[in-house]
Amino acid sequence: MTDRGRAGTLGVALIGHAFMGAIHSQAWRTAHRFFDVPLTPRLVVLGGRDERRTREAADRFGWADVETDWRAVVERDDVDLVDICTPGDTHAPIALAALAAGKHVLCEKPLANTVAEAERMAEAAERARAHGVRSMVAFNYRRVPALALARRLVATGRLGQVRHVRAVYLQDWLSDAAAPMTWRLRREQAGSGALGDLGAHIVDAAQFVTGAHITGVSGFTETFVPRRRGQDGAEEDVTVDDCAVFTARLSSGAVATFEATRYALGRKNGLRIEVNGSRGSLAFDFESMNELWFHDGDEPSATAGFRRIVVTEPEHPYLAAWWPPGHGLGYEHTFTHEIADLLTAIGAGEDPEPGFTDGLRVQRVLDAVQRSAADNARWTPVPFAAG
Ligand code: SOE
Repeated sequence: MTDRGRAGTLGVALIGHAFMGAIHSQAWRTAHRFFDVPLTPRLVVLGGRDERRTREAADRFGWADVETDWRAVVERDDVDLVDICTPGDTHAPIALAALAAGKHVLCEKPLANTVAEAERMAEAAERARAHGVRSMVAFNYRRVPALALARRLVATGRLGQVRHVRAVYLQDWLSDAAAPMTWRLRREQAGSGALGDLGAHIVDAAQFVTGAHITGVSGFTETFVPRRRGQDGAEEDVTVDDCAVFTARLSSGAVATFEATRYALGRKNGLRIEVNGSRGSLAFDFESMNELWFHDGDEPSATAGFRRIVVTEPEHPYLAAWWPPGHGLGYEHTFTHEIADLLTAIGAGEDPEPGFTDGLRVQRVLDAVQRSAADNARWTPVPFAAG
């Protein structure tokens, strides 16, 4: 079908109600109230395995109904879009079933746990697209106004030829060796550790800001605490990486370095990126997310220097929809922007970005890092997925 949104509304199902489920709920409730979007979401159903907890979450976050089996969710006639906020091992089956049922899909990152799954998802998305069905991967940091501004500066030539990208994503919630086991540390559920969870974001951010793609990598990973205790006190092997460090080349000729870790004690959500070009440089740190630092190399050297742009003006991406100048945004707004962009694309019959092919490209980079790490940091080309 072409327009799944009926009479100006879009029936939404959300699967998963932990951290990402909560923040997506907030975004689904808010986007159409602040942005002029062509479709109003109906919060039809929340999916979760435990009925009581799912009902509590549905009442709290404003979902009309609950289902305990995702298969029932994707079959419902009142659902036009399925939003997947579950651990990575369930992304592929849910997305494939939803696309086959003709539902639009929004899927949390990383797109899948393996390249093979991501390929199947990208192929299914491409087939469904012929019937007007849209898919998007939830790389929310693209929707930080300062990072969208950074991309604009690069795209309009203010940085000239990009030579360096330096990207890190630093968290510290595993620094304590006594921190409990979670699904994020099991390979069969999460696919990888810091690499897929955090590294996926900085790979996407680097490619988004520069408009180039990664052509090859060399890297290694480390697991600092190989066993952890679960809530029940039982010890279990940690089967994913705790950190990943890699270098990369970009299709534009730039060189890049990346570091993703959950052991950077004192760093809470330090997604940072610095880009150096022939005409200018920029630097961003999510812990000061309303700021972008810009050095204009065309200015006289006596007065040139990095200056702080406070990204809160109506001229900045997304800001005109919010508060009067200067009042600033937070983490949740990036998801609201994501939903607003998705509703706009679906309403216009266009492909939202990033699509599943973009998600597959990131997956191939992550996979190349893992293969490189398994082979003593050997240089590993990244095949480019046509899209
Ligand atoms: C991990 O701690 C995590 O919640 C990621 O899964 C999110 O993608 C990131 O935005 C914040 O950190």
